[in-house]
Amino acid sequence: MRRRLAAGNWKMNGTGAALAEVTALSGGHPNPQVDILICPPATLIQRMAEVARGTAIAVGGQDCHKARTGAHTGDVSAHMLHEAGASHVILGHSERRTDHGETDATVRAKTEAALDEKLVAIVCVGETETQRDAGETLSVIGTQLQGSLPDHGVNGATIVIAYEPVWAIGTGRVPTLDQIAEVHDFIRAGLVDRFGEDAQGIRLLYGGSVKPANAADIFAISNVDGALVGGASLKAVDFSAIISAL
Ligand code: G2H
Repeated sequence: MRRRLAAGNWKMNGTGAALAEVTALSGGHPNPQVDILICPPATLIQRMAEVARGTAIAVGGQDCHKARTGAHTGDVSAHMLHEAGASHVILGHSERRTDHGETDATVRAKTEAALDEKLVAIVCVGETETQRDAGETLSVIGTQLQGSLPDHGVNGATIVIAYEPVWAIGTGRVPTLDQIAEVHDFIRAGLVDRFGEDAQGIRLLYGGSVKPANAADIFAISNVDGALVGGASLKAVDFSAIISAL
């Protein structure tokens, strides 16, 4: 049985004042059946981990470098995230793939670094609108998964997969429930084929314009084990409504 996961991706939003949302969320009796994670900007990880200590809320990073230390100006390593109090890290988000030219090989190297530091890696995949219109969705997702995941160490305790159609991110547009189900079933089958029955424990999140109003329908789909939530995770009132729908 997979526990559900509500993961908030704050992206490049939030300064110290936003930590009040974590306090509000933890005080709002979130659903005990659901694991809750917030991934703030790197500048807030340590402070958020302190605020969240003793609550049901875990803290994660939004990216890490593949190396542990070194001459990589502006980067943060998995080791540093772990030391700052993170337990998870989002990798291969489409905004990283687009803004920073990250390839599947980059994501795979980062995933290996995260696993070495005992961070749970949330590996993101998703097709563009052009790829969907061309009927390439499943082949794109298959290629991303094949290239972004290491061959060893992949199981439900180490890896989470987030399916985020690029055209649904921050746009208010959401795939149909059948489209989400088709991709999640495809991901599950691909993981089991490659990694064996251990892959049944890997949680599959949907991400892209998840809101309190559409959460319950999305979470009712089999093989949707939670959500990666951007804009609607910034305010405790919205995120808590999504958590309640899980
Ligand atoms: C997709 C998602 C969070 P939003 O990127 O990863 O963002 O919920 O704002 O579409």
